Amino acid sequence: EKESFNELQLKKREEIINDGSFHGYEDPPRARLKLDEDDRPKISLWSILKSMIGKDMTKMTLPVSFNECTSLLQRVAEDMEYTDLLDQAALKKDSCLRMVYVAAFAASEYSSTINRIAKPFNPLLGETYEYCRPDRGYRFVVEQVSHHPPVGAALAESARWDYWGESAVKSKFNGRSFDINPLGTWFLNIRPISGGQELYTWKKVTSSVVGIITGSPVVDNYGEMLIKNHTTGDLCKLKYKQRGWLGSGAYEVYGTVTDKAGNPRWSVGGRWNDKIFGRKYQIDIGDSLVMLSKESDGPVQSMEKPANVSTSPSLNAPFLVWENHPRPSAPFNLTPFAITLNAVPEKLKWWLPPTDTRLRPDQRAMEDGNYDFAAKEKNRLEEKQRARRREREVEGSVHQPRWFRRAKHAVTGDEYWQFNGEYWRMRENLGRKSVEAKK
Ligand code: CLR
Repeated sequence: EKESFNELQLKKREEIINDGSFHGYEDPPRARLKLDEDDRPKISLWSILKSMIGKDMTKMTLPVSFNECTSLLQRVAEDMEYTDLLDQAALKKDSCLRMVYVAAFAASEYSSTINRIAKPFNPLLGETYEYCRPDRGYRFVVEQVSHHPPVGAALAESARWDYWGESAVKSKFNGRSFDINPLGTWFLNIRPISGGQELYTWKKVTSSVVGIITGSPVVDNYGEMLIKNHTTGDLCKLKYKQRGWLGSGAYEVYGTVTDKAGNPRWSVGGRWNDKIFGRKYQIDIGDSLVMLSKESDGPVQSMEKPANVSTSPSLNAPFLVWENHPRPSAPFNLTPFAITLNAVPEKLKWWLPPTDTRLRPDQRAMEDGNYDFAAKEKNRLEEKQRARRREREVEGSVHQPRWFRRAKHAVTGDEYWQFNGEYWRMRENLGRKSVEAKK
């Protein structure tokens, strides 16, 4: 079933393969870092942040021990961990049921924030990051298109769907919590097995580091997310509950899928650190789906399915839509998926453009536990970037993004970053040359 594609899907699949996008990704993703454990000094966040009230993240200079070894571009790529939900959505015949899977995908993006109280590297202007998974059939590319404010433009493509948007955030430390408000709209184009294409959009919710003063910082994600299917008129209102006093309501997410006429059709709910369930909409159910998932704090250990949960939507019983992958302890508390991101397998190195995050010496040093060298290199690269910026000012020139351009979406009217289609073909041409030269 998984390999069945319709004509439109096949066309996209061929395009991805024919562009050579998977060249260099022949070996399986890496399973571990060089380090067994990061030994970053444990400094109280509050002792550093107390002098930075009112500042946003771009204006904070923090000791490098508050960094993790990923960049913000790679954090966008982390959205790809659960794309199997999008593949499953495309296989459903009922558009409202597809929405259940899309909603779970949107919520799954927050699972990686558990235990990750660290600042990702700020990408340099023009920095790119690509990530392909031939085993999962997708390719992904993101480019830092603006430095002030920092904006990354991303596009992921696969036979059954395309996902794109910008990671632009407004952040501020208000004295108690460090709040991150995402600004851009995210777009999803699904090619359902039944034919045609449909367009979804949503905005991400607020992420917030809380518990700074008490010395037990955690990332909370809360707010209301409205997912629209512009093609069918279906909607999903997803509420991410704010973590309350003593952690009550933490991780809870709950929503209803309504059709074009406004009739509730499906419920979806659970916890974004554990599991998300779906069920045919029934009156009087409330948010009981949330109760099926674990109320645990921290990484979820048990992977057992609760009783009475079927895996197919029959008899109005709840069914499991998404489950968080296990989180074995790892340096920087990275997820197993995040560990794969910065690897440069021998075969890949010939295909990467010089702008790829994987080639940043500061991030590599951080990953290997050489924190002082990481700090030095980070500083050097940022100085170089400042010098380049001053040069541009003297020349009176403006930086132009290489792979994306600003456009207005024909259906939603939103402004967005449109991929110019060149990245993968250019990569293939230049990569082929360097592979030849090596011989
Ligand atoms: C959450 C999931 C979204 C994309 C996204 C954007 C910004 C990220 C955020 C995620 C997670 C939390 C984050 C934030 C930027 C800064 C913040 C990494 C990935 C960290 C925790 C701030 C740390 C600050 C200090 C150490 C001072 O889909």
